Amino acid sequence: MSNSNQINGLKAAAAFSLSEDIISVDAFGSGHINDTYRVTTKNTHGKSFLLQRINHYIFQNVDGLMLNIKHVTDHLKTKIAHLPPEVQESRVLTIIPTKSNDLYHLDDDGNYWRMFILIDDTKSYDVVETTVQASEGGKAFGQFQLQLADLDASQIVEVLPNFHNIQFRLDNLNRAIAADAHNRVKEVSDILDFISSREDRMKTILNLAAQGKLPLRITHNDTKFNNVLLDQNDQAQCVIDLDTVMPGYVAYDFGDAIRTIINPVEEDEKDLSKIVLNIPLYAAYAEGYLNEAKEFLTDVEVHSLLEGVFLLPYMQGVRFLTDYLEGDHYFKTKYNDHNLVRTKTQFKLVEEMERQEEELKSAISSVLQD
Ligand code: ADP
Ligand code: GN1
Ligand code: MG
Repeated sequence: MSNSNQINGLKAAAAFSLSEDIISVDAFGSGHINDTYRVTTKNTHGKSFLLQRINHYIFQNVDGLMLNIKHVTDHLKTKIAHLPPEVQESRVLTIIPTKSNDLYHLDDDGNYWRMFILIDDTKSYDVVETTVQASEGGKAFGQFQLQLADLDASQIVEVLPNFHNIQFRLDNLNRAIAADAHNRVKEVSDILDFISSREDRMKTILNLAAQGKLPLRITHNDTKFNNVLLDQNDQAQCVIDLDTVMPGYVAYDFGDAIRTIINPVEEDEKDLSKIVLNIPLYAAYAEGYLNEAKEFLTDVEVHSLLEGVFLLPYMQGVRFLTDYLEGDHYFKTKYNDHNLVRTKTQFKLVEEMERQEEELKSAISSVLQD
């Protein structure tokens, strides 16, 4: 972490209502959007805190964003009110207010900061290794949807409208192609052919929704596997990264989680031959998820899950590619063609899924038959 970031983090941390002195602020985690720091205090109980500089170029309505998180976490806490406070704090994010009792701190440079209790002794996996991890992740996201089913949706602001609307994402891509601001379109013509040849199928969920066949629910919308914390025994602890909790379709959450679970390597793996499908991990997630969710899912929703599995890596590829063509302003990147590398991994996943569609389908049906 650069010195200036560290100083900004230290200054920002001082704005929050902590009862102990701060010892250090260190960079933490591997998210692509916010800047995340671990705050260690001279706390006799060993509690640490999680400080985040909110990416307010992406989240322009920080008030709405933080109120959403407050409503969601308050609601989730009502479901576990019978548990001791320290257990509740490890199951649901806890916001630490500022000294003036606000949900975020705005510094003199226009940066927005927030703080949560850091849930210690947990792991967040960029690459899933075992069926236990996968199934626990499925259980956590299934419970998350179930527990939010009775949250009053009118309290939730749609912080990023059209977030998973594939038509919106394709329109953005087409605008980036037309502008070609970084002269990169010439490198990607094969990828553009791949995208257009699959457009029709990828609109299946949008079409079902337009026909009124899919219920809108409160969903997480960023169910990448590193957004669920597991304990040291790989039991699910807490769903995190609540920035995108909004009305959505369950297939989006299912597909986004599978996109990261079924891939045995990192999201930015350069050797595409390593991108093959890990069907046992997929099946384990499906089982963990459906055991929680089958009691509330409609038949059409169950049928839509497989479409979500195809759509989410496709949409993610479209989003990475758009960012590449626009000069990498959205996702954090570490090198020049990082977003292009990420684009290719997502489309390789789609290709592999097309080859193994029958296996993907039958894993879901066999969970439902049990
Ligand atoms: P981003 O939007 O940038 O992905 P996240 O909220 O997902 O930001 O945080 C980034 C990473 O920090 C997570 O993947 C996780 O590893 C870690 N993390 C976030 N919140 C907590 C928390 N409350 N306790 C422990 N680890 C956390
Ligand atoms: C971002 O914040 P993070 O790293 O968990 C992105 C997701 C993408 C993901 C791809 C708000 O997730 O939508 O699927 O990167 N979050 C936002 O890795 O755009
Ligand atoms: Mg995250």
